[in-house]
Amino acid sequence: TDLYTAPDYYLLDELLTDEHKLIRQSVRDWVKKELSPVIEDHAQRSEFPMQLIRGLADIGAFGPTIPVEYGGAGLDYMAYGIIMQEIERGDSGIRSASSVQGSLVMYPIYAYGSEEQRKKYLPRLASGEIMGCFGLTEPDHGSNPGGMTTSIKNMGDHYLLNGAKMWISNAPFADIAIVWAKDEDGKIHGLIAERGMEGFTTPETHNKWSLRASATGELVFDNVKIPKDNILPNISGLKGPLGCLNQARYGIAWGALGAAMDCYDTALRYSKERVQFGRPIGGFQLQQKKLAEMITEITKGQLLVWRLATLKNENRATAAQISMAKRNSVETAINIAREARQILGGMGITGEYPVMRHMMNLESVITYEGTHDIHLLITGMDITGENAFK
Ligand code: TGC
Ligand code: FAD
Repeated sequence: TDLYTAPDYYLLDELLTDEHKLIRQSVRDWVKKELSPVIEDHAQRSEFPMQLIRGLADIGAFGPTIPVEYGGAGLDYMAYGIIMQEIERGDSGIRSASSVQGSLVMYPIYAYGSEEQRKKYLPRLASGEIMGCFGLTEPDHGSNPGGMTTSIKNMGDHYLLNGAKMWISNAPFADIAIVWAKDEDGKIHGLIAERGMEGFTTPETHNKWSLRASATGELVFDNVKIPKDNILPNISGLKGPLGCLNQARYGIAWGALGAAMDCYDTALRYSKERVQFGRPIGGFQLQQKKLAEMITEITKGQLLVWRLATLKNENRATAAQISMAKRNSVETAINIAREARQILGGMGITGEYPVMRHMMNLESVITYEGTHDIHLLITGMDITGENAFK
């Protein structure tokens, strides 16, 4: 039997095109063949599997919606969501690397960059020849990125960049970084910093219990000379980085459901095989309650992201709608991971099964790209018109 069959309780496959299903099958096959066999070991050793980069590029994980002329796959948002779902079925950390590369590095270069910047960077990012990271969060400014203190100073023919970013996915190995910094007037700009620029270092963050197969680090800038050509010319203000987050949060809304599906599949299978008191534990009402609630929540989440994808394809999805879906999918996934772990009993805490790894990964996913609280407040503001952030 194919262990990777997606739970499809409401026959949602009927709403997908043949191309969507083909893309899903090819990503699923790749995850099964290349990602799943190595992921547990890399997570245990806290090491990003660099050898997967080429394969991720081949399955279209880097910038799936970026036009083909810039090296992207030119796909629609449904396809992008499906790709993220299947990758995160394998591991949230590998989906993170893909989200960052596609939504947080390629997207701003495509949406806010000059034609020269697009041509210079996008094809190499799409092929995985170079990798990028996205520096918004700072040690003292996480949920409130508008308070950032990283700065650029106009020196005539170049800018001087100073400051530090923290919690940056892909930072330890990234070749380029999209960095958000304030000019002398306090206006936020995006720029491209390149590894090797004098005064730019990327110390790695160690001792994580979550997202261990993803590399996280800081970006430290000590009087780094940034050529004027490396500023993203077509955006300024906080809406620049937040516009990128809309793309990434959309992908996470699909991705987290992939992690939920993997936990559900694992728990369902285990419940049919594990015998206690003379019968499979799946025959006990308490375990059925857990499994029935899991498939109910997955199905509701699938309907939400399917509709969100159709709105996104029509360019009608609002940021608040994306926040709701990100928050709902991650909550669904983290609850399912915790319940699935219990269904597995003692085996659930080992690396023999993927559930505890998903559960720990999801503690990052529920925090990054806007915390669970922040997304709730975004919905609150959207429906009441009152800003409860400050
Ligand atoms: P506020 O005054 O509300 O807005 C400032 C300007 O931005 C506009 N805006 C948006 N534009 C596009 N998309 C959105 N989602 C937007 N939200 C707001 C807004 O219209 C305004 O524009 P303008 O023209 O009037 O200037 O800003 P605020 O300072 O009150 O903050 C709002 C808040 C809290 C919602 C926002 O700052 C926020 O979302 N905070 C959470 C921070 C966050 O998500 N950080 C993520 C860092 S990256 C990351 O985690 C990557 S993990 C990747 C991985 O490994 O997968
Ligand atoms: P804080 O903002 O200090 O929040 C602490 C608590 O206070 C949270 O529970 C929060 O919900 C709550 N809180 C904050 N403000 C309010 C409020 N107004 N009302 C009510 N409650 C509030 N960032 C990047 O820029 N690029 C990356 O690639 C990246 N990758 C990451 C990878 C990992 C593994 C992790 C863990 C984080 C990553 N981040 C990245 C940073 C991430 O976006 C931040 O951690 C997140 O935005 C929260 O910021 P913070 O950790 O400073 O928490």
